Amino acid sequence: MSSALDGKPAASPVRQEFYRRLREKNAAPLWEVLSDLVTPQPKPRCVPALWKYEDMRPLLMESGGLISAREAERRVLILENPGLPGLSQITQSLYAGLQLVLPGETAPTHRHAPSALRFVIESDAGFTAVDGEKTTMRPGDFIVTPSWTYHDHGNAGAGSVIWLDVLDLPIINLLDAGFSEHHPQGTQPLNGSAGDAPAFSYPFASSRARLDRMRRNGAAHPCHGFKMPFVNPATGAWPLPAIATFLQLLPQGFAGAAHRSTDSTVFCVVEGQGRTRIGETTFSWKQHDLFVAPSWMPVAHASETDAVLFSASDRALQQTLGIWREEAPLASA
Ligand code: GTQ
Repeated sequence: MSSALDGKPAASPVRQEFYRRLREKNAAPLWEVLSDLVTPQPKPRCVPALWKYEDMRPLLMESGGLISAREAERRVLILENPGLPGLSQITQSLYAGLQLVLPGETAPTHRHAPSALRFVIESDAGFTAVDGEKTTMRPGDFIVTPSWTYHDHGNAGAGSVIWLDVLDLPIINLLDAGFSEHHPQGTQPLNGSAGDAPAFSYPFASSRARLDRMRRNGAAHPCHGFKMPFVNPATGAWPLPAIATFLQLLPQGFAGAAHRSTDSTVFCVVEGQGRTRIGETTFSWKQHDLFVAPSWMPVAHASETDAVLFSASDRALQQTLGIWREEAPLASA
């Protein structure tokens, strides 16, 4: 028998008149909205999308001529999901953007409730300082800025410094728990020793070496190739409380089986080229391109060369809530 879980019951004139009186009392009939509210499976508004670095880099450089890092606070081009227009979101739960720091610039020290991660795309001598500790940014480095830690970014080199930002901003704003402030001294003081790999940095050289070890020691996963979760070495937990991050190697000629999971995922191509099918859409990608796969849509990766993908999703939060699901490979495949 069909019920309001499957679709809306007919709205007769008597029912409609009743609903009108409910609205006046700030109440509403659940059975009119139940099938959209309690869905049999995820219905993301987020859609598959690809940002080609060859399109984005010139725009980012153009922004560099229009506004300074100081005036902008953060000179970032938001990667906005076309299914979520105007919301500054790449998925329902995550914000992402490409940030540029030009030679000699410093983005002011501030802190905020949302947690952030940086995945470095271009940098000779970029640096970021978190809670008084400065670290060099090198291509492929993954750096976290935990909630409410003071941070600033700079560029001591001659070339542009560009990275991917991912923040759990939509989650913090969903909870109406957002705070932010500048450092009272404008730029935070540093703790003397400029550590090369402080606790908040996951340098590329060691994560890339880890992928090579996985490749030597075992077989590729049929969907994910060789995929490594980033883990906080001090706690064994995800590096950030809401955001899970991964690095994966797809060996040349890899043709991954379709899989799906409830964590909409942002990908950044670190090395190589290939294709990813997401639902009905296929994206061809190469180094530095970015793409997003919505929750529960089938995803299948294929590589033409050895390829490395960085990815970030809200899996950490979903696991805390006990709701994360994955089918890898798809049960129907
Ligand atoms: O670097 O602190 O992309 O505060 C958006 C907001 C980056 C940052 C963003 C931010 C930052």
